[in-house]
Amino acid sequence: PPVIRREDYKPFPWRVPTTRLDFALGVEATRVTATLAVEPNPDAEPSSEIRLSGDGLEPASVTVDGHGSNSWRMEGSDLVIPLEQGAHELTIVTQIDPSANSQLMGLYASGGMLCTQCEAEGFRRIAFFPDRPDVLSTYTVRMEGPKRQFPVLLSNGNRTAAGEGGDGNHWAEWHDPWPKPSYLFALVAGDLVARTDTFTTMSGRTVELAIWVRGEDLPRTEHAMESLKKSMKWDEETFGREYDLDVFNIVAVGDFNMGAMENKGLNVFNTKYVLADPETATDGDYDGIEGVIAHEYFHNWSGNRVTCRDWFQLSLKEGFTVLRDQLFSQDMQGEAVNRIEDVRLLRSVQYPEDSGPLAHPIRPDSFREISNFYTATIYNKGAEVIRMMRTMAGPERFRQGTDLYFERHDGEAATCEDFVRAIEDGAGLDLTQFRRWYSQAGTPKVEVELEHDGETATLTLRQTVPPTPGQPDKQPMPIPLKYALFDRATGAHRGEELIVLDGTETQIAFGGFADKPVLSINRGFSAPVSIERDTPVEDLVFLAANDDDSFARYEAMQELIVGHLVAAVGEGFSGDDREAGRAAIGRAMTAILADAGLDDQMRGELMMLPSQTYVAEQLLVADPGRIHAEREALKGWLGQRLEDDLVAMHARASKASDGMDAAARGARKVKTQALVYLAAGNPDLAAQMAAAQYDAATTMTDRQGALMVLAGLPGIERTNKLIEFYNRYRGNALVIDKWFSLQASSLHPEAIAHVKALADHPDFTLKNPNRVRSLYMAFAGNPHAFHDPSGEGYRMIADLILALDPLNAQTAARFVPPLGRWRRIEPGRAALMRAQLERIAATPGLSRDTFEQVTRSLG
Ligand code: B3K
Ligand code: ZN
Repeated sequence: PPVIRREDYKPFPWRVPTTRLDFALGVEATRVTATLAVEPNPDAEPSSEIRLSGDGLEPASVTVDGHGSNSWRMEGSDLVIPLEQGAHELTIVTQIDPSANSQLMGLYASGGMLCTQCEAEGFRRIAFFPDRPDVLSTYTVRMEGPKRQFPVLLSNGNRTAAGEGGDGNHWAEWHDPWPKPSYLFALVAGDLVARTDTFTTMSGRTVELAIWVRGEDLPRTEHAMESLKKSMKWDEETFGREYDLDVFNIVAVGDFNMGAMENKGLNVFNTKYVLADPETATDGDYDGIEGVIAHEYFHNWSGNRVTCRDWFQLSLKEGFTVLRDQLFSQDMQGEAVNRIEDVRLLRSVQYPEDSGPLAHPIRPDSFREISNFYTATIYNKGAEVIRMMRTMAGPERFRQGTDLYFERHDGEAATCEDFVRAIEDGAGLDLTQFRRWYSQAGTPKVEVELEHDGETATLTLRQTVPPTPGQPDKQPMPIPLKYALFDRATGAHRGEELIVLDGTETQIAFGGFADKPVLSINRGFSAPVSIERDTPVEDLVFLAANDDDSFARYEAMQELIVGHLVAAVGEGFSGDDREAGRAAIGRAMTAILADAGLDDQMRGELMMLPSQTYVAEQLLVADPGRIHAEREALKGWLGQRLEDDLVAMHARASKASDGMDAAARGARKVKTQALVYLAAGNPDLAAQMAAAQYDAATTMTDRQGALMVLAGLPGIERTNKLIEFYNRYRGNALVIDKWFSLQASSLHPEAIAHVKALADHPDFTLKNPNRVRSLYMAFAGNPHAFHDPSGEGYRMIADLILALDPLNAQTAARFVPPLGRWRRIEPGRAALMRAQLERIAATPGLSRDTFEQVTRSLG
């Protein structure tokens, strides 16, 4: 497959002012008649032909200006039609089989309904079209099909007409007044029911809202609807963005490659991000729904009204929209805990990406398959980069920048450069050097040193950006760091400051410190960098107990534990060192358990051990077995030393209500945390407590938390509760996904055998991406099982990739990165991982998706 390069961008020679699509719907055969009005693009080099992308399509007929044409030809999968300069009308008929579409791209069948997914390049599986984001067209869609099978017919925009046809058919016509690229097209036909509501916009227009699901799922749509209304209001208040159609439809689909899709006026969602009630969804699921509903809704402006010129600009819409959904969630749920969770995700998924073979800048320079670039780098690092601009400008000036961006580029396909320029002009910032964040990959390291002499404290900051594939040498980037200096005696600081480190090194001196102050740096995680410093353990314990910045407090705890684990798996760490390290962590943890000023949600965050991946990230070459053993041993040590406190906390939290308020949610969080430590320290007691929590549970959060702990503890309670859970929720796909996941990610020594057995379970299928992920993503993220020294875990993931690739390439390719980490793993396992990648690479007929990921990983 060819490499596509950003620098080769050329505008399309033709414009397509209007597109008319006519669908004769059938699950096994759908006929599509596409009528395109085309005219020369004055901003492009003229061409004597038009090239329309197709993927697996054959033209049944081609008509140019009303006359059947024979002068077209196929070039690969593209349809090329000779065309004289001037305006023309092209009509092309194709026929597709949605029931055979296992890739879930284009038009496909899911549980008897028909739906579409077009981003990034799925529209070409429906009709021949200039399937690129810079060709904007106004769509009119007519669809006709059997009324009994498809009582509901939806597309983008507003419904303009509907009626009965012959043979039990009915039809509907939809018109979307806003020009859009083909990736935002959507169509849904099925037997669905809706929860409806209305929203009055800031200018007083009424918008009809509907969330479409299968009949039995209707009671579980309330939270999604509330989230939608909150999102619409928030975007008006915070970014001045008003919704622009009379209707907004959301459809939930059980078979979906990712979370959701922002099609204009017709968002299509994975059921996972729509359906919730306390009996079947955890607190985390509720947050996920609120966040994803907001994200897709916010795309209406950041993505749809202003779209991307080409797919290299993907972070223009994704990074910005992630930032917008993060700010929304902070406003809904509180800043502290949300920020910590965002950073945890960034570090456990994006940092490994940035330090591995798949590292790429937030605006990549080349790709073979764009689906592989829907990454944590584009999304989450992209959001951090824009957040840094906001931090440097301040929220008000940043808003002036985004206002200018929307005003300048409304109705256009824009670039990341357009965004940066609008922020520069609107917010009054000079971002000349800052643009390097768009072109350089890799997580910058900032070495921090604080020296003290007489009355003066001197802070030295030094940055390096590590080499990444194709980018051996890097330039320094502006890094905004918030910091504060604490007075040890009073426990207070002199005020938070912001410094932008824009060179390789800088030094600042502070007078008036008789004693050496304690430094709190990268407060609020103001920059997505790794801070490297040698902080004395007592300073970290001090910050963990006293810092008034919640993130910094969490960070001190993480630093304390990571420092200990990294030292403990290294050479020359004595038994005494281990005792001393654990004792310090124990002191800090005891203080956290006892701190009456902390709410339980924050307490739960502070109690969480850094993930295995994050610890491994600190090491050039990691031994996953040793890290796992050391981390588990620390958990056990804490579980034993703090047993009484943990049991008391569990008992206290068990008295909380089962509501959705912050206190009740916090109580559930610390309850499960307590069980996690006790399971490592006193398994019998933990099994008993977890079984009791399971039996008493009135929420999925409590039930799942208890079952998660039990799944890792061999014994009869494990078996009993797993059976009980399965029987209770049999037939509820989203909850059965949890059941698969809990077992695949468990600490149980036989987890590998469990995963093998579950792959043969009658409820397991490769055809449903949620189910595949629930078993195998959970497994690939379970260090002790995936990294089993035998290499069996690697072989299982490679087998999965090979089996899934022909069915669903996009989902298959997502399993390559865990194997691609081999260079950072000790030599024995590294060789086994590499061997599996080579086995995949040697398989003929790989998809473009998997081929690209495997070759880059071996690279
Ligand atoms: N824009 C879609 C992602 C499409 C992924 C295609 N492989 C969802 C989102 O980010 O909102
Ligand atoms: Zn998005």
